[in-house]
Amino acid sequence: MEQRGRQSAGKPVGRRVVLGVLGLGAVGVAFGARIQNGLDNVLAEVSSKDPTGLTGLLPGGGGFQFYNVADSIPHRSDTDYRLTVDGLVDRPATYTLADLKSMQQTRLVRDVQCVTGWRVPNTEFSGVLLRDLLDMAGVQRQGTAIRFTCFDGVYSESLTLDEARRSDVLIAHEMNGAPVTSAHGGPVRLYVAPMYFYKSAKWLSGITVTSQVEPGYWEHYGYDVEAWVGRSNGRDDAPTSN
Ligand SMILES: Nc1nc2c(c(=O)[nH]1)N[C@H]1C(S)=C(S)[C@@H](COP(=O)(O)O)O[C@H]1N2
Ligand SMILES: [Mo]
Repeated sequence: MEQRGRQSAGKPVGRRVVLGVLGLGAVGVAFGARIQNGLDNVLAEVSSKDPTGLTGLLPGGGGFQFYNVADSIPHRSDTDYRLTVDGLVDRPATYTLADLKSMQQTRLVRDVQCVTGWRVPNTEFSGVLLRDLLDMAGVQRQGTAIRFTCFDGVYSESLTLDEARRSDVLIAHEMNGAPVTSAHGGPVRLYVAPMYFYKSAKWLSGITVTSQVEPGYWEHYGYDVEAWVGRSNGRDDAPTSN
């Protein structure tokens, strides 16, 4: 992908792609929920045809847009999925999806807010508190930040340790009462409720405790590392409903 100075976090590109998806939206309305099952495949196909590798699209329901900086949707089956916790910890660990599901679950209902302006009210995410995984790993004294990596091989994000330990930061495997779809970053994505949605890394595969914050993917293009909704990226308005 050609890299320009500052790009938009998930800027929709490609008129053909957008029109194609609008068409799909109409079909979705006509056929109701059934079409959702096939949606991931269609999205993957559209995404792989996007020459820029930067696809923005589609309300897959409820006004979500689909963002992926990689050139196709990466897939991991529920059984193949692994999440590693490593870095400055006493007990590095690898979790399966079943492991994560067997742990204490937390459910959050918040507004999803993308830095580009769109918002999806009352979105439910469920999963494990990141704090619990960090406690099990035993963060060492020098550990002050977290780096997140993804199995798309491209995206990354970060949080300070204090942010990571908040009670509204989840390792999520359910969204709106169903498994997180591939398009939305399944089987497991990060969900950082108080921050703009670019912090919520999809296709999460690695949690590494580090000694300092390493800016993530979009932050290299000028977006704030501290991405509080309403108080970052040039905004000073109060968060709307969180
Ligand atoms: N791995 C990965 N995670 C990502 C992104 C991405 O391109 N790749 N885009 C981010 C941005 S900019 C947004 S707004 C949300 C979009 O999530 P959605 O596709 O579920 O709507 O995911 C975030 N997490
Ligand atoms: Mo975004």
